[in-house]
Amino acid sequence: MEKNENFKAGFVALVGKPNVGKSTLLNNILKTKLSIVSPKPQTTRLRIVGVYNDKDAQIIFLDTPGIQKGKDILTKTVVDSAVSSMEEADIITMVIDGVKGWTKEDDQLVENYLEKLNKPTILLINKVDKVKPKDVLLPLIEEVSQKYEFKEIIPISALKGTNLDRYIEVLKKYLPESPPLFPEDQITDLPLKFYIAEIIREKAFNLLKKELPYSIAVEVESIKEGEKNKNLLIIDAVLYVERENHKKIVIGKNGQTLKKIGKLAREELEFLLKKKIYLNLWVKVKPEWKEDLTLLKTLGYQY
Ligand code: GDP
Ligand code: MG
Ligand code: K
Repeated sequence: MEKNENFKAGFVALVGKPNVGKSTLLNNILKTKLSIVSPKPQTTRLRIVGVYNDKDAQIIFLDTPGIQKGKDILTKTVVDSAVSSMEEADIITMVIDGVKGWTKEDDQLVENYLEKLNKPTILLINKVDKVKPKDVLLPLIEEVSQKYEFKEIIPISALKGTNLDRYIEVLKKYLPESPPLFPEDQITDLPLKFYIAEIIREKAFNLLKKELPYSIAVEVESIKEGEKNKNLLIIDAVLYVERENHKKIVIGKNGQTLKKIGKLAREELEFLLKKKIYLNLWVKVKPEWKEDLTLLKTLGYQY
């Protein structure tokens, strides 16, 4: 690919509550297969979820796993990693759900993080395919522009692809001039294990957060290609819980809950990886896993 003379490259941290559409946005921007950069020493604290390349720019998207409250090592680790994503980023993108509007958690994100970091921040109002422009969108834009000095506020539909080209253009405007930070041949699909584990953990967390806040860890034990069908991935993963009664909750009546976690994770993985997925999930009890540093390392928390 012929590169533009004033090539730009940098990091963009995506922040926002669960279900506002961050994954859908990335899937749509990156279109083809998800690309994950194999971690380099200087990036192990960063959660790279995708790299966008075109002739003008390389945009490296960083994930910020849910900013949660808690004193155990895992929660602190996850929060640290979200904060370091934001600290390292050149640009922050905050995403809100246009149907739900601005919420208290969004205020907290602004007050606790964005105002302190003071970096160029773009607000995406997502799901505009579901809102009426005049009645909802315009008043919402009015409201959010009082909340924080966003550099730009862009209404988008991550699902339908509306205005995503505009978003990319805006990112290019605020990225620093720089050669690509990752040579294209360094961009690989590995290591997938941690990313897949995160997707499973996210689904479990969202389904169970009322009953079991914060106490699930996921380890992907193996990823194999189908012997005959290269388009098939067979994934074995374990969900760790702290107590026997938590195991019952995760499995659910007749295995319903675990099946649902598996189904949601499989659908997202099939979409992301453009492959057929067999996902085998087990639940194991491991008391005190959150204080077990060796296990945390195995699970990909690099501390
Ligand atoms: P995340 O938790 O922020 O990563 O959110 P997801 O990307 O998983 O999206 C949560 C839900 O919102 C999914 O059911 C998506 O299909 C849906 N969604 C995401 N973007 C849009 C959008 O632009 N329009 C509509 N109607 N639904 C969307
Ligand atoms: Mg997501
Ligand atoms: K997420």
